Amino acid sequence: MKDIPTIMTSQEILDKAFRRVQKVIVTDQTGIDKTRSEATGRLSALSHTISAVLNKYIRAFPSLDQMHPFERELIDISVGLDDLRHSLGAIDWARKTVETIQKKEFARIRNARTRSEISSALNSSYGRISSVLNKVSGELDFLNEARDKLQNMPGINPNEPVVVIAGCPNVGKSQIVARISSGKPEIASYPFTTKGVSIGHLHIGYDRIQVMDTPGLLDRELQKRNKIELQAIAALEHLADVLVYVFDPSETCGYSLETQNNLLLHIKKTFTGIPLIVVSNKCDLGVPGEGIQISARDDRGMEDLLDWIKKALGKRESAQIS
Ligand SMILES: Nc1nc2c(ncn2[C@@H]2O[C@H](COP(=O)(O)OP(=O)(O)O)[C@@H](O)[C@H]2O)c(=O)[nH]1
Ligand SMILES: [Mg+2]
Repeated sequence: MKDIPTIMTSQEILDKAFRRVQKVIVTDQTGIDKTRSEATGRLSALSHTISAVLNKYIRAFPSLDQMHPFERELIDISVGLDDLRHSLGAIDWARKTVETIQKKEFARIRNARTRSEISSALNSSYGRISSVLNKVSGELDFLNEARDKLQNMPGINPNEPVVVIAGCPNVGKSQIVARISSGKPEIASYPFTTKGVSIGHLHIGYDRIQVMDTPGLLDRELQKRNKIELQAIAALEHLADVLVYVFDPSETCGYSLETQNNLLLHIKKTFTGIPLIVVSNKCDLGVPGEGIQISARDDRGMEDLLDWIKKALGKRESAQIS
């Protein structure tokens, strides 16, 4: 989805920051001035390192308010939007608090009259800053897990229209995606299905269009769906610009025409307002069916299908071809 760096644990961040602290050496001063300069140098090394790391993490996560509703739903399914917001907020709190501590302790160090006052101010700032980081260690761990999940989730380009292919298992959805895509489809893993989702791209004129199939999702009736699947289907409603429903009239997929018809009825009810194109695949097997006759095996009817997709994208709300 997005390049998010590995999120370090609170201890790793502190180790990194204290390594910087140890490198601070003052050579051009002596006596208490040297002690004071070293202390302020160390404190700023500590707080700047930590705040730069935390700031990088906050910026690395996609902005939740601006993303495509489909991606937002996916993040909600896999990570939890509220938890993600809460953790990012906590990290921001830690960043600000570390900066505030630094400013206060800086003043104490500047006003200190003895070396021991300086070192006690410095030690107390080390302790306070470490404890702030330790307070958000759970949130850092959570963000690292979230990062792993988001990293593996393929992004959807919100500027490119999306054609979603639906139909019972084995009717040929993945083959169709492969046939109409200009390159090799990417097999993506999404949190709502254990099966790989194929995502291909096709070009119509100057426009790039995304095509995806939906294994485990739009391949059986919507009753008895679990919460995650329902949420994923809602996400698809945000995403789909055109729906292609695939029949296998040969029934070699293992599903009767009656079952396939019932699924179509469900999908029509769920995706109202989204142009629907009905195709019958495997026409090479000689069994005619509804809609456009195609064969993903020998390419028959593929040009027709592309034409209909083109028309449906032009007219969004109105096209219904079946
Ligand atoms: N005869 C024939 N078989 C096809 C055609 N399209 C797909 N198949 C076969 O149907 C099976 C299921 O195809 P697949 O694309 O994986 O279906 P999906 O589960 O809907 O994605 C595979 O064995 C394909 O080779 C076709 O046009 N003609
Ligand atoms: Mg498939």
